[in-house]
Amino acid sequence: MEEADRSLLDAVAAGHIRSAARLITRVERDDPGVVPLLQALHRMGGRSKVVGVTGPPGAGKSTLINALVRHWRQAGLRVAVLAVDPSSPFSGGAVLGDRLRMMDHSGDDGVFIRSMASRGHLGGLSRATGDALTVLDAMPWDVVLIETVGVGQNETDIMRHAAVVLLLQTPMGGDDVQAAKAGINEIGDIFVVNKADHKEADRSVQMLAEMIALAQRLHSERSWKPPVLKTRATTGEGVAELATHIDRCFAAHAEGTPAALQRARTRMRFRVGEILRDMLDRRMRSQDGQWLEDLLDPVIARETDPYALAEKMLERAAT
Ligand SMILES: Nc1nc2c(ncn2[C@@H]2O[C@H](COP(=O)(O)OP(=O)(O)O)[C@@H](O)[C@H]2O)c(=O)[nH]1
Ligand SMILES: [Mg+2]
Repeated sequence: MEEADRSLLDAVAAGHIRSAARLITRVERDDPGVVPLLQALHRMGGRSKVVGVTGPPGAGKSTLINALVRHWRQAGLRVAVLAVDPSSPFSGGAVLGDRLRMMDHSGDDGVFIRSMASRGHLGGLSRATGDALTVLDAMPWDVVLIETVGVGQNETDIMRHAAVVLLLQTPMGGDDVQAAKAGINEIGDIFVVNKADHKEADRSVQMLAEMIALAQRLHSERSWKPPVLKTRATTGEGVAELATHIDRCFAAHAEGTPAALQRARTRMRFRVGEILRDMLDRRMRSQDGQWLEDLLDPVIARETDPYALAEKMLERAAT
């Protein structure tokens, strides 16, 4: 590793914000030179509690994150926020909005807010988010929050990087119910009905609680029962209680317990899978080398078939 990269690593580990920002920019640009850095950072990592916040656009994710950051800052914790918004690849408008909502914390060096540009990730936004998290998690942040719009597979994938996931709803409409279902079955650890000032809020809490109770019966192996909370992000109402539940969820999956190990394995299996698919994709696209070229002729001549060749390539990669 070059001297410059080594001192960059040291700076990141020491919590130097501008170095981290620079490194994340390189991740965003798909700079292959960051891979050795990411490898080293992984070994230094595991320092932060990574919390995902997802939910439909306008549910109040950014506002709630702002309130959570304020709460944790008052408790003396250092917090980083990674805002990922795949829904606006070119405008950047939503991300700008997020920045404004989180402006309360500008000038506070115990807070780092970074938005991920979503354009141009060859290997997918989720893998790049995983890389950015690798950078942040090697820094002395107590909590790292990821915000993403909870619509679609891409976003569900991004949430798989978080250890604890909050699924934010507003007093419900039809689409939200679908998102809630996906969250209950897949990723949600804590359900939050935001905009508690809305008259339908209590009914939504009750509906969600019923859906969760039903899902729990189908998944009796799950030890964690997701709570349903109510918040009013604009005033901070319910935020302290939410923070308590986040702590509880981390405590229920405390390091070293079987539940924690199982979750860590699930996250890492996903991360490796993303990297693997990305590597394969890059090789397929790359024009250099005869990686596949030599093997095509027998397939074209119908002496063998594309499935057999693909299988053979996988076997070769595995050995
Ligand atoms: N009435 C009310 N409005 C809220 C609440 N939380 C957020 N909002 C507003 O909802 C809008 C969308 O919030 P934002 O945080 O940008 O949502 P995001 O798209 O999920 O990040 C903003 O105008 C917020 O001020 C709340 O608890 N009550
Ligand atoms: Mg937002």
